[in-house]
Amino acid sequence: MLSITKGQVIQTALPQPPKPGLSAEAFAPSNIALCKYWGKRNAELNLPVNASLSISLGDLGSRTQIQPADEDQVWLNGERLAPESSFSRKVISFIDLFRRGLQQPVRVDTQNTIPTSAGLASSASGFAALMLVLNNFYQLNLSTQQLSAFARMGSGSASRSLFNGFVEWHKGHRDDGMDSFAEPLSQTWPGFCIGLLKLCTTEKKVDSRAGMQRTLESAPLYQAWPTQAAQDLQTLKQAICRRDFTRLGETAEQNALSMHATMIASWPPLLYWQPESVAAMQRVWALRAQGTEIYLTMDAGPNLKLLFQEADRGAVMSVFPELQAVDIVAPFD
Ligand code: 2P0
Repeated sequence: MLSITKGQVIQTALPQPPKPGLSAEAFAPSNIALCKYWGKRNAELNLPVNASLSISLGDLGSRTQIQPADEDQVWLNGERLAPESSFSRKVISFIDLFRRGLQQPVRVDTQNTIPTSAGLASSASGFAALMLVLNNFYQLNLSTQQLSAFARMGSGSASRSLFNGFVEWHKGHRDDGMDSFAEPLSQTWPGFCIGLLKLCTTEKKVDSRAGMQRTLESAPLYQAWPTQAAQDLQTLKQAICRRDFTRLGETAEQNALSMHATMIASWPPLLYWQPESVAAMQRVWALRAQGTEIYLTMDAGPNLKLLFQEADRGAVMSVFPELQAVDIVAPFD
């Protein structure tokens, strides 16, 4: 059976034509997954194999504006991008899903408030902010669940970037994916810190989309991943309810390393780590062995994200002086 297309899903949800306004602006935060999204059951709609859980990064994210223009224009951090660039094409084809034949070119400006030195991908916050401006600009009146499900069609992790704090993305079961959206958890955790440790500037050769596909198709270890991810998600939610930092940190670190183990066991092998990544892991483990509660997580790249609590900030900074204060975010302050 042929899979439902993004256009069909949107046409069904939005039978009325779009009504463009004068302009719109929105912000969406970046997010770091504690239980990772790795693997799609439907690549057209970015429907995940497993549910995931993230924490949003406060005011680090993407601010996007849209307005009518003489021709379609995509701007990123103050620079106009070539129409054939991959970012421009992704943005315009996402807008086309909602513009639906309306002959009105637009200019879209995105400013990322994530320092480029932080080593964070911006597709999650970028597509979430774009979804929010499209909802306002075309007066779509989408519900929060629809906003998240549609942002997911731009980039899976964007479904989680519409909210602050801890966020769970339900994997859903429907063929059209409308039950695969994210929701914020009600719990907060003052003093919860994330440090972004940028280690390498080399651009990765295999992006997440291709990496997931390769893992799913070729890694025998991947069979164990959906079960582990489901268990980790429950453990993390319980740890958040109890503010049990040890349980949360251990589970998040093991989840990230398990995801990487499945990638490494792909063919051809997929190793995002660099020697600097392994050296930094050893420093995290050495600091932990000395009694500081610090844990690591990693995404599809060589950089580390460190999890710790405000009380340990001094100890963490003394071992990782390159974790600049600006890179440390307490999402609930
Ligand atoms: C995550 N990652 O949960 C996981 C962990 C990377 C490693 O979500 O193909 O850019 O656009 O749905 O959302 C990155 O994947 O991929 C990601 P697409 P996306 O944060």
